[in-house]
Amino acid sequence: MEKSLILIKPNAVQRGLIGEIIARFERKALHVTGLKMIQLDDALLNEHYAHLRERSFFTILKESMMVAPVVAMCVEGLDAVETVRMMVGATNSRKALPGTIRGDFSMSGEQNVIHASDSVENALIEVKRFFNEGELFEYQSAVTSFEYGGEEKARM
Ligand code: IDP
Ligand code: MG
Repeated sequence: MEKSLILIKPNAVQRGLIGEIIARFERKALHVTGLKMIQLDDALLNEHYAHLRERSFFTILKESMMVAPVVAMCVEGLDAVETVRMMVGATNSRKALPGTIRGDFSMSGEQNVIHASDSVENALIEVKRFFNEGELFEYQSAVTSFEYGGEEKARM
């Protein structure tokens, strides 16, 4: 099943939003298959935000990601990557639609509460970056039949 990597950022941990954010993915019927709190470091962030290394805010962004732990989460579902990105909303939270996580919980383009993988290809890399094999769990969902239709289950 398709996996996406989510980070609940330090600003959301500080603001007490961990539970609210996890609850949204559970309610959506995405399955949580990995969950842990970790302290990020500079080396990991250089890798994770490599696409932004030339940007003026790169150092400030990395520092903001180390001021407190993050909650790393792997969720699974049909088309999970695209679905999660829609739930997260635009990078600049002021432009993110109401109903999205950034749209509902943030006013910032930088302190925007959550990271989510932006493509299936990157999700594969990011899940491996943040979770060791033994930290991900494959378990039978008791309610999949009530969450997906027959044709959808055939795609899973
Ligand atoms: P994304 O998180 O929506 O995928 P990216 O472009 O990958 O957006 O940027 C990663 C993170 O860098 C953003 O979530 C945000 O925290 C920060 N960021 C992106 N653009 C800006 C900016 O223009 N100013 C400050 N921080 C930014
Ligand atoms: Mg991104």
